Amino acid sequence: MTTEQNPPASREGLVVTSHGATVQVEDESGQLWSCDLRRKVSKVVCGDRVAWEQVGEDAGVVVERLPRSSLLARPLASGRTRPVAANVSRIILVLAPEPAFHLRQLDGYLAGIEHQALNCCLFLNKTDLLGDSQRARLEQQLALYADIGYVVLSGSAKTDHGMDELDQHLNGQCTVLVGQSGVGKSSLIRHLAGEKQITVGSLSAATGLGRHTTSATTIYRLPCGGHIIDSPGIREFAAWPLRAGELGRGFVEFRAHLDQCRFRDCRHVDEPDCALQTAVDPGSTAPSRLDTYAARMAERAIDPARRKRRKNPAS
Ligand SMILES: Nc1nc2c(ncn2[C@@H]2O[C@H](COP(=O)(O)OP(=O)(O)O)[C@@H](O)[C@H]2O)c(=O)[nH]1
Ligand SMILES: [Mg+2]
Ligand SMILES: [Zn+2]
Repeated sequence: MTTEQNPPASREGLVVTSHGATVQVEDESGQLWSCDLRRKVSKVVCGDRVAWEQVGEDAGVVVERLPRSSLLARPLASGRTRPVAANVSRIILVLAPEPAFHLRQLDGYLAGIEHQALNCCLFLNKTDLLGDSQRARLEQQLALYADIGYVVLSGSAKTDHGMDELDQHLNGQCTVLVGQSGVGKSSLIRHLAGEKQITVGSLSAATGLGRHTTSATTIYRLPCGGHIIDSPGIREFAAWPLRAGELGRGFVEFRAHLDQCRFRDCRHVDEPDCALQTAVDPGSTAPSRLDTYAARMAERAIDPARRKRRKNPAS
């Protein structure tokens, strides 16, 4: 017979926000716990599932990070990447008539998302602001993206229009909203998750941790089943520093052509018998997408920092 005390039982939880060595963990009942990390536990991020033990009234300690199904990262100016959220299964790229989007920027976002092999939908928000002619123009621009296989949705966080359909695409998923500042990501989340959820996420303001004004990446539980993540730091997605070979693969409709060129190391810019350039003519590839691709290739050629990084690849 042993007189040793049983170690405290560890429980499973979800990391709601991470502040380095301290994280907020949500337990099965939805209660939030401020937890320190055991020294051997490597960095955890929003969306991580962890094993943790209670050590105080509302405090705990994370003893293990559970395996991840995915890790969303963002590029830093140094060429390195920083993890943003774990276990993300879907990205919603939010666009709006105001602030306006540029196709190049949209294509840049998509290339970064494809590079991370994440499933992506497009959502045009603020449709309440659209007049007939602007609506027709935007629908025409976005039809291209539906043609190449993206789900394209639209609606308004302000009027509620389109929210049910958006909900269906979030059901059972862990979604991150990505897009320029001001397009309505936080408004959509408030709408979808409900004020109560947002209040729960910001409860920790009392302890100085996590504010829902998107100062830290925060995950919210959705009534439809599923989670949604609000992150301030993924604007840089549009400028993901992809290597030449990776960039082409970030354009989903290019993939079938990339190995068909005369030269094996074709950059698909001005080489003879380039299958991708040829494919533009019959209309199977949009010139605007090829323009984005060519512009990104040209940027690569003049970016000395990147050239230096290639010689000296960051970890
Ligand atoms: N008219 C209109 N305004 C919206 C809509 N969604 C958000 N906004 C406004 O757009 C601004 C930016 O929204 P916010 O959610 O903070 O954008 P974020 O920076 O992407 O998180 C705020 O003033 C919102 O009230 C919408 O569907 N229609
Ligand atoms: Mg926001
Ligand atoms: Zn080519």
